Amino acid sequence: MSSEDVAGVHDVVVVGAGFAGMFMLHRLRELGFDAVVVERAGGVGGTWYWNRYPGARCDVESMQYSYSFDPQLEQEWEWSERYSGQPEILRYANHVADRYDLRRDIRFDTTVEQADWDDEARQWLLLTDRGVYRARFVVMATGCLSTTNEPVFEGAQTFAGATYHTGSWPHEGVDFGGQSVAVIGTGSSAIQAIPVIAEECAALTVFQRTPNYSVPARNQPLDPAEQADWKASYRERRAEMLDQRAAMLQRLPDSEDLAKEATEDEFARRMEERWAVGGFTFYRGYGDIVFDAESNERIAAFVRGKIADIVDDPEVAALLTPHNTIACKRPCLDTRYYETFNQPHVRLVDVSQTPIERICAAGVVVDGQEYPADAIVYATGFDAMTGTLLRMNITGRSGRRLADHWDAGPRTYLGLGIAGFPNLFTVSGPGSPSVLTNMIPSIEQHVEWIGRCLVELRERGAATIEAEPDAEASWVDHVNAVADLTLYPTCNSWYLGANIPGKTRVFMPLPGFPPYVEVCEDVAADNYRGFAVA
Ligand code: N01
Repeated sequence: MSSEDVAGVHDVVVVGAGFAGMFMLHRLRELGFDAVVVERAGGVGGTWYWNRYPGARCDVESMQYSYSFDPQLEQEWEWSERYSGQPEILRYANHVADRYDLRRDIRFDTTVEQADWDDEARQWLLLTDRGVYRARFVVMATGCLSTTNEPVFEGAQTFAGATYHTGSWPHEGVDFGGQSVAVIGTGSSAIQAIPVIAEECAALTVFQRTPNYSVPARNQPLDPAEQADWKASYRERRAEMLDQRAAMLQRLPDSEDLAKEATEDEFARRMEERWAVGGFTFYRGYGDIVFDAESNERIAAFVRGKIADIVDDPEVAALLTPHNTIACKRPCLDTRYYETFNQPHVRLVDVSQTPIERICAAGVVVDGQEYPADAIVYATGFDAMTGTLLRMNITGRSGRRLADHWDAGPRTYLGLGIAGFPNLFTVSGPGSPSVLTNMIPSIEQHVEWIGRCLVELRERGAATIEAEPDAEASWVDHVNAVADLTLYPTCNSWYLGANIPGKTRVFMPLPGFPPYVEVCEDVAADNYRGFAVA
């Protein structure tokens, strides 16, 4: 704890030094603000600092999962694979921190324990485990998936082996050589980790509650010619990305055709082509996948057919086969996921009907049967989008707790501001496209918007900005109305908070990046419509 932090008052405190917090700090400095970042980790990178599990890799292609704010940076940095692995992305994050000399204003190993709005001083007071920070503005750059979900299993503390969570993996790595490993969960993290852990360990048991659809990523070394091609037209391609509903370009053009109207031949040809190309492009072959149940079922059936083809044992294939709506939960990409279950040392245990009963010293018990394990990997996900914000005990005007304000689900205006919580911004907050998009362009859009807003307030001599309750209420209605046009609200996804017992079921992100950006621009141009500025 340094003395200036204890007594110091900053223009802005940014919470989090992931991709959002790093760029926010850089932009604030450029705009002449005195800003400091507090970060609970010992280094930069956010998600990529914590999620070091075997096989961790970005599902968005490298040329697109990168900052665009500095053309020199994007020209100089060389990516090595179609999709970057976690170590490479973390190297990139560290490079950015060094290149823009960010570390001198980042306080690492500092956890915010409470954040209170002081109405008299018109400042935020942040209590951390390393001292107190005061600032006129706070930017929560805390990430959407940064608080792990750790389900309580009876007897878990009696387990004699080692336990790990994919979302907070040991930095020194884990050697599973010769071990029996249990993996609990089959979401994106598990689907990436399982094939790699299976290569290392002696025996692998996967406990699956809900089977997941997964499409091959088709990762490969990045062709230097392709990289050069991107760099030759980066400006144009970045602009084109921002016109897409998920802020990313696909290898094959998005189609607005309706799957249910395609002939058998046409449907099979298109889906096979996209399966072969791999990645999210698979989900963009038809425009109605998340809008029309019949079309969705047709695409889901195609993937079910692939699972049946790949998995040798029909019983295992049946267990791995989902019957819910495809792309309703976050789509998964894999490298030899289903193939892994053909290996003799890999076993799948269905816990959909009979949940995990308990954990004992020797392993995991289901329906009275003990599955021995030397190590347990919890791949059980996150308290998404709201977990980290709520954990910070934020209180706004008149001591109102964010937890109370969000009692019936998160409420924001544009996913950027919260009524009753002046001068508090959220980057990729609930109510913004965030997790339904390529996160880095989404982050950049929010950071640019917040930066411009702060300059405007400074120029006007205004001390506060706060979302108006009516604007927030209409925005919440708007997000719900847009989500209700899709199939998203129909399944038990973390988008809805359905993975956390007791969490209010509300669809949290807003589908559609370009119309959202248009609204943000319009609000700013219209004198920050819906915000009270004083
Ligand atoms: O978490 P998840 P994740 N008993 O919530 C199971 C991003 N991400 O870490 O489906 C038994 O998807 C749970 O079962 P069910 C991406 O946005 C990105 O895998 O709830 N099982 C599920 O199978 C992703 O969506 C990338 O029935 C239990 C699993 O645990 C998000 O992070 C890579 C259980 C959790 O799956 C989260 O993915 C990885 C219990 N009590 C992740 N509780 C890239 O871009 C939970 N489960 C590459």
